[in-house]
Amino acid sequence: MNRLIASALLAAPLFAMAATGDNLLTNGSFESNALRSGTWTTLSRLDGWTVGRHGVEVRNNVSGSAMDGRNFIELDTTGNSSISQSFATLAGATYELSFFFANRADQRGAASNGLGWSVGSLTGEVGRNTSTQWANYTTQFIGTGKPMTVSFAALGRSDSYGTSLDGVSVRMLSAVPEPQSLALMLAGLAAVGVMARRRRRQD
Ligand SMILES: [Ca+2]
Ligand SMILES: [Ca+2]
Repeated sequence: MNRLIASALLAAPLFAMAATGDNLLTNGSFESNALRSGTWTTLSRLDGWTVGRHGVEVRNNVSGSAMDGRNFIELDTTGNSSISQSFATLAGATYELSFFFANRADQRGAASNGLGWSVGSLTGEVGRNTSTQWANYTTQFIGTGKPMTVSFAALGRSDSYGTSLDGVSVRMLSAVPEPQSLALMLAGLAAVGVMARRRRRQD
C-alpha cells in the first residue's frame, strides 16, 4: 500500500501535462507585414526569421489563400531559399513543432515542389506532390536546455514555383518537474515514510 502511494506521488509531477503552451516562435503565421489582398512581395528580411539568399515570398490571396490569418509564404522565390529561427528550450522538456503546407494551383508539378524542415537534429521533407490542400505536419522533440533552431528550405527544381508554408508553431507540451513539485513530492514521500514507521511500531 505504502509503495503504491509512493509510486503515485512520484509519478504525478512527471506525467502532469501542461496545457498547450504559447507559440515560442515570433511571426510564425507571417502576419507581421501588411499586404493588400491579391498582392505579394519578396522580402530579404522577415520579422523573427533569418532569411536565406533568395529572400522569402509573402502572399495574401495570390496563388492560394492563407491557412491562418491573411499571409502565407513560399521559399522558391527567384530560386530555392530558406528561413530559420532559434528559440530557448528547457533541458528534458517535450516540445511540438507544427506547420501547414500546400502547393500552388499554378505549380510546375511534383518535381518542382517540396519543403525540407529541421528542428534540432530532426529533419524531414513534405509537399513533394501536387496537392493544393493545406496539410498539417507535427513532430515532437526534447529540449536540450540551449537555444534550438527550426528551419525550412525549398526543395525540388529551383524555378520560382514552390510549396507554400503557414501557421508555424513550437510549443512546450510538458515540462520537467518544477522545483515546487519536487519539494511537494519529497515532503509526500517523507510523510509516507513516517506513517510506515509508526505502523511498524504499532504492529
Ligand atoms: Ca498566416
Ligand atoms: Ca520549384
